[in-house]
Amino acid sequence: MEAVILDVDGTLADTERDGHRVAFNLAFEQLGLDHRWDVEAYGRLLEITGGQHRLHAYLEGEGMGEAERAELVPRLHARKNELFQELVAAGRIRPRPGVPELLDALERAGVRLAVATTGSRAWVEPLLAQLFGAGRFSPVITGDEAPVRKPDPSAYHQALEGLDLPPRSVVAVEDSANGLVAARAAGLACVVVTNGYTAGHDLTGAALVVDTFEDLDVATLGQVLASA
Ligand code: XBP
Ligand code: MG
Repeated sequence: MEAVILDVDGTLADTERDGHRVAFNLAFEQLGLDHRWDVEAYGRLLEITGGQHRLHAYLEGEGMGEAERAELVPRLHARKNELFQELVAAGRIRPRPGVPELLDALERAGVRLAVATTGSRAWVEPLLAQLFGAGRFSPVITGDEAPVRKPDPSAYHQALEGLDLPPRSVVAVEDSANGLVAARAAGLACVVVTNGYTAGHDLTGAALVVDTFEDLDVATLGQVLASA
């Protein structure tokens, strides 16, 4: 095992319910819109990866025309990302339990760390630096570099290219069905660490499914790769 490629949202940190969702709602409010996403509704909307795609799909469902959406969605999304960064800076987003320990152990074992996310670079880099320290992950592939979102494997292909490693020496860690499909399509063995939003997903094809990082260590990830 030469490297581990990790997803961010829902994997390294529980960003969605108390992070992006809250920031989307504040952005709606600040732009004078009545829409609000409760915890359950947001869970359904998460099937659409990428914040801008999610906004488009939702507003289209609410009957908003394409021209109006084309103008509004980029503004809403940019505001959401600023508000999300404020939540990060205020310490409101924490690593999932067991993640810091696992990252430290992987580094001690000489395993490289990379990121493949569909989130925007504007908030991904500050979040990684704040939660884990600057420069821990290389490369960091975001939705800015991989505009075709998961379940498309593009983010994983780019991460492998940046690592200059074949998939057989790398493990992916994800939290969702969309992420799992993306990692598998890039030829990677994938461990899924579920959370409240993803526990019910169809995770067929996962090399291992757990519900906490506290059940993962370097040896377990190595075994996953050996038996893949
Ligand atoms: C994450 C996403 C993102 C985040 C918000 O999916 O779909 O859209 O919800 O980020 P994954 P942006 O964990 O599979 O990468 O608003 O910056 O897109
Ligand atoms: Mg995720």
